[in-house]
Amino acid sequence: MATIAQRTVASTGVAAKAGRKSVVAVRAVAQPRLVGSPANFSAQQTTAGARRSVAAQATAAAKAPSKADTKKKSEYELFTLTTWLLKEEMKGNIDGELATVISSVALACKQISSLVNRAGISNLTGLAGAANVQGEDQKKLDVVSNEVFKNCLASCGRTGVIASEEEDQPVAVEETYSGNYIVVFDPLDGSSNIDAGISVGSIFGIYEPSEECPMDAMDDPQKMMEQCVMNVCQPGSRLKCAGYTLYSSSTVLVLTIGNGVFGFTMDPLIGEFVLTHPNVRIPEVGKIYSFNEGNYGLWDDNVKAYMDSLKDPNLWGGKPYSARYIGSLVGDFHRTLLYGGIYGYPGDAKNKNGKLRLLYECAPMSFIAEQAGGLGSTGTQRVLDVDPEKVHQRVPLFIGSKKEVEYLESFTKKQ
Ligand code: AHM
Ligand code: MG
Repeated sequence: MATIAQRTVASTGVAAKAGRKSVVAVRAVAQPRLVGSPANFSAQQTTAGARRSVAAQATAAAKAPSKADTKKKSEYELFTLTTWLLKEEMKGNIDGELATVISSVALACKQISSLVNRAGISNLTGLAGAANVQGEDQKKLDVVSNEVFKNCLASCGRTGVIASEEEDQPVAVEETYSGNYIVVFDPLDGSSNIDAGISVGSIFGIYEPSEECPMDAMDDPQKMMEQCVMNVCQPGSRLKCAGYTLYSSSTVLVLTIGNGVFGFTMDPLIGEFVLTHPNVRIPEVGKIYSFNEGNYGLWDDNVKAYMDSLKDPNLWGGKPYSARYIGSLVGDFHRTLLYGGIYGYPGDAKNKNGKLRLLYECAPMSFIAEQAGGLGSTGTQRVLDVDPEKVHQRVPLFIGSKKEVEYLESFTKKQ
């Protein structure tokens, strides 16, 4: 894809690949926001009694999401993603341009699903031989999936700028016809699992161009790049849409446009995403935690104390929490969304802000969590309120059932 960013790079003689280490696009001003105290956990409530009350609620976890919307008139009626998008457009919840962008993301995910399924056969396992801007070794499928996303988003003609985990810097899309939506994505999250055939996923978020920074065509490539960065570095609270696709025993696309969370399972026989999870609600409590405990010794005392408490049978009526960790955010989050519980990637002594990226991992997942009735927190702040300072910024992430995240915050918000 010929892009303005790439033309910029070519014209200044700085090859994107060679210049990876130099790319840290910093936003001019990033205002920290004030955060209120946790709603339901005063100091007193962090006692064992309060912990037991969370445990008691865990047994009364919310029931499966309502299926009312999927009522069929006929055995042969299909409610697909396309049908759903058309209905949302008719209701005025999205415009046709955003619907087109979402459709192009869905198309990219179908293509990636097929590539993931056939990776072992098509020689698509293993390393690509390069590192991304964050110094991580890229898998072949990381590179291919990034190309697939870029191509689909460019050809839909409604995307103005893209930012990807696998791109050094935001890329302006030349072929834009109208709409100018900003799409941030991690094309293949958890790709270290690929060669073992374990679940992976794609994550995406869609913004409108920032009002302070309209996407005008510009002759000055440097100004154009700054404009792209400004547009990409928006807080999650401004997301118009967020979603992920899980490539697992089935391929499931879950998304929100701000009026609840909807899940679509791909029917490989007709090649369509079919609505299977209308209006998903995350259970308010859930006794499953999903953390990489290998890092325990590097965590701060508050996170350690929290983790110790989950394992203390005396606090939970004799049955401590269960551990489940795939090491694939999309898979771990999808389970948390459906069964309840908490996923966490804290900061630690080596990496103060943890591992996960704000723009294309933490913010989209937090928008989904909130829309399903859950929470996404850095431990001290609502993730959606964090104003990004740079494109590949990392933040600690604690996400899942409302009461579970509040319980975690009752430790992490302590001085
Ligand atoms: P990636 O985007 O490079 O794949 O890294 C993100 C992944 C998440 O999917 C997962 O939750 C986490 O990294 C696992 O990290 P770790 O191996 O440190 O537990
Ligand atoms: Mg990732």
